[in-house]
Parts: sequence; C-alpha cells; structure tokens
Amino acid sequence: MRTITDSTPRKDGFRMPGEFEEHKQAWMLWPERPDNWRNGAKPAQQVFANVANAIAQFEPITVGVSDAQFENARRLLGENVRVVEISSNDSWVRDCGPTFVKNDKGEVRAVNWDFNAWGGLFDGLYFPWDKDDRVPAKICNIENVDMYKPDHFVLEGGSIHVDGEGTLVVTEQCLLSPGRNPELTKEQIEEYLRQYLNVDKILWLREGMDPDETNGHVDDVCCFARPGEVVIPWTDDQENPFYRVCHMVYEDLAGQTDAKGRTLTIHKIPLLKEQVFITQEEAEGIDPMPGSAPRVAGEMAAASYLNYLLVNGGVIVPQFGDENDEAALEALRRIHPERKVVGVYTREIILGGGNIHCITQQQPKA
Ligand code: KQY
Repeated sequence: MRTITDSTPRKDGFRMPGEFEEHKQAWMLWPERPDNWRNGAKPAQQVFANVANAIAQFEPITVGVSDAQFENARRLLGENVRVVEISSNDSWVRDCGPTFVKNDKGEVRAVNWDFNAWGGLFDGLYFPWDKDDRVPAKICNIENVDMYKPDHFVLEGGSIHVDGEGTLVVTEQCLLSPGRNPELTKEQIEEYLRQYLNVDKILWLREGMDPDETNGHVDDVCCFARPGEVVIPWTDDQENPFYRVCHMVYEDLAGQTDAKGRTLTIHKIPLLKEQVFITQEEAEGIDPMPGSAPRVAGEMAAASYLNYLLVNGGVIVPQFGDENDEAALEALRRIHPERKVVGVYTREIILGGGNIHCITQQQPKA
C-alpha cells in the first residue's frame, strides 16, 4: 500500500463513486466506549450486529473490533460477517474511515482525511481521537489500497454526498465550522473537495439537522438516489422542530442544476412524527468521562430516516418505533423500486449520536 502525497485523485483520474454504485463491501467498527453507549455498550452492540447482519444479506461486510471485544463481536455477528482487529476510539467509520475513489479502469484508491472528532479542541465530542485517525490507513492496509493523504484537511464522510458524476452536496454549517479547517477560506475548501473527490459542482446547503453533534452533517438532510435525483426529509407540521431546516434544504436545492446541467429532481421522505428524547433511565446507563461530551436526560436526538445506507440491491433504513416508520420505508420503496428496502430498529444508535449511515462506509467494487 502506497501513501500518495504528491498528487490528487483529480490529477490521477479517480473520482468518488455515488453510494448507489456497486460495492465490494461495507465496513463498520464495533461500539464499546461506555461514556457514549449506555450499559457498557451492550444494547448498542446488539443493534450494530443487527445492522451488520442486515447488510450481509446484500453484500460482504467487515467489522473492525478491538482485541477485548473480539469474542463478543464474533458471537453476535453472523458467520458471513468478517471480523478483523482494528482499534478505534469509537465506532463512526463513516466519519473517521477512508473515502474510496475509483478510476475508469475500475482501480480503487482511498482518501485519508484528518479526523478530529467533529471539531477537535474547539467543539469536538471526545479526546483523544488518535486511534480513529489511524483507521483509514489500517483499512487500506488490509485491502492493499493506495491512499491519498491531503496536507492537513479535516473532513468526515458524513459531511459529503456525491452523485459520482461531478456533483457534491455539503452544508456550510459543517464544512465552514471553526473546529474543522479554520485557516482555510470557503474557496480553498472547495479546491480541496474538487481535487480529492474529483467534483466540478458543489451544492452548498446552509444547515443540517444536528448543530451540536456533527455541526450539521449533510447525511441527515440530503443524499443522491441516483444522478440527477436527491432525497430530503420533509414535514408540513410547523410544530416539528426540524420543519425549518427541511424547508431551508428544499429552498437551497429547488431549481438547482448538477454538474451535468440536469435540474435536480427532489424526492421527499417523512420525518419522524414524534422526536426521540433520551430518557432518564437511558442517561443513567452512560458512564460520564472527562473529555467526552455528556449525554443527559431530556436531550433531543437528530433522528432522521434519511441516514440510511444504500447496499447492492438494497436500502438499510433506520426505524424508531414511530408512527412514520412504515411511511418512510414506503417512500424509499417508491424512490428505489430496483432495491429491497429493509428497516432496522436503531434507537440505541441515535442515542449515541448518529445512525446507520454514520456507522457504515462503502468500498466500491474494483
Ligand atoms: O456521524 C455522526 N452522526 C457521528 C456522531 C458522533 C457522536 C459521538 N458521540
């Protein structure tokens, strides 16, 4: 495996494929830190296993696990799930993992961004994050994939979605946040994105849904179903706390064209009817630790059905026990008639700060 510091994917003809393109496999990391996952992470581990086992119905899945958790993870994960030893600070491989890129010959490489736990010492969620920051290199080593290393550029995978044909969607709230790359201007950030994702058009949304956790990652509010078609969450209920942001996302996208000049088709999927609030009992199961953002009873989670993962022939969708669970699945069946839509109950993951998209990372087929 080579580390490439003197070129970029754009210069070498590599681009980030859309998530809807064919995957070789998906990656996950195993949760265990008790200051983020309640009850020693036991309930979360069962849900992570359910997500991995659901993905395994569609494509290979590899889960990175610490030595201490190897036997436990092996017991909960299906036989068709590959388990490898990778130490990490937490389990958000979407954000700390590599971003894979591919060229027209089908060769695959990766980009290893800097990771600083969603804002570093400014407003990051835990310290230290050094093990997370080494995850991309470890995955690339295991896969023998050459890896681009930009010169000090902080980015998380959950803050980007591409159409694979030159269009990228991001939020200003996240990419321009002071905890990421405060020394860079918006134009300089755009140049990094153009070079390392090989995109020609960047669609800037103003905000995402979770200002506190990820500074508004795009993967709760917009993704591509296929080139020319985006999906956003929606509600007409003005009392819904996410009404304002959904409508703002719609305004930012309506009438926009993509890199190929197509006017975007905007698909809407429902928001939850009732919000998810962390209960007293759930909060009491978390071990507070210095250096980690506290989780307190009554806190509202940024729960979104949009934090789903596209897999080969399928869509793995968060479910919350909400009145709109089935409507979200139905909407995705209409948007993706070519895929099987599978729901997984993920309250435990949203209590930890994310959902299915945040805990997974796709590796394109070479
Ligand atoms: O992508 C995400 N939503 C990750 C959130 C991290 C939460 C850490 N407690």
